[in-house]
Amino acid sequence: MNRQDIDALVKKMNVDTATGEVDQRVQSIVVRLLGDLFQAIEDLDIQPSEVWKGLEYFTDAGQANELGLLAAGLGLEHYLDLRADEADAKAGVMGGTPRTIEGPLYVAGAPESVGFARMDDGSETDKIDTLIIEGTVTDTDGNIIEGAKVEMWHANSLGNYSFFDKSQSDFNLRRTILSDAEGKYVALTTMPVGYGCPPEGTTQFVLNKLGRHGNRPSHVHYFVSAPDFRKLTTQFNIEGDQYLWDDFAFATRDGLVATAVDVTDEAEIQRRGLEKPFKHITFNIELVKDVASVPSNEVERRRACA
Ligand code: MBD
Ligand code: FE
Repeated sequence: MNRQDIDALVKKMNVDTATGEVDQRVQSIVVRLLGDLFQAIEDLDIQPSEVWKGLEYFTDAGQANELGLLAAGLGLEHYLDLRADEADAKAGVMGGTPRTIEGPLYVAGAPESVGFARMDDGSETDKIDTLIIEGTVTDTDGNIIEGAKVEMWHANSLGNYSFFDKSQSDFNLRRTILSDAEGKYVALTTMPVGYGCPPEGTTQFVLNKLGRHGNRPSHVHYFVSAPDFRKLTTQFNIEGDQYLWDDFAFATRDGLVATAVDVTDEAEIQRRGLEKPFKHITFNIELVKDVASVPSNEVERRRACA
């Protein structure tokens, strides 16, 4: 069938058959995607068994709650970032900390504090390096923003995230810190280890077919928001990780690479109230003023809430 016949058939089946109220937006998306799918079936001569295999795959991936992971792994989520960057550039919105993907592992409702938070529950202190993350939240002119909401979340020493990993305590390695009067936030935590897709999972299954790995470098996620500023979704990825520029989710970007500096100075260790050398990361955040001319950065998606 050629495209004209395909489009006519799709229209006959899904547009001309309407007898109730039509959601125009949904209709145009469904019609377009069906046309593109039928065209792909033509072009690649996709066999019926392969079509069913694909539908069964989505059933399995959905039941495993891995569709968010799949979107990250296939680059769909990164593509949306590139589109948002393009829209910003077109609207003349410049500067600020770069955005990068949220990923599928955010959980709303983490404990909130002002200026400082300890993120870890102490269960891995002996196993892994202590990490202090600190930075200042400013606007693009360097003016301090007090009371910015800095939401952070990261993995433990096994690359696992609390809530999804039920062996961890509630909200372990998840905190919301409000920047203090100097615009500063400080997090005391443990060094994250890079995430790997569940080896027997549905996402890794497709990655294997593509000859791809499913690993991310060590990283820390952020949502940063403040009144009259655009919401920022970002992460830093940590220098030295073998996957830094080989991230299966394509989240590493220029401006989002952090260096974890070893601190061994006894006086500094004591000043921090710590008992052993630690790693230190500075991650400053620049927010961009709200602009009427560009769509909001707020992305609606189903998120866990504990
Ligand atoms: C992660 O920790 C993550 O950040 C992404 C994008 C996908 C899977 C796990
Ligand atoms: Fe992550």
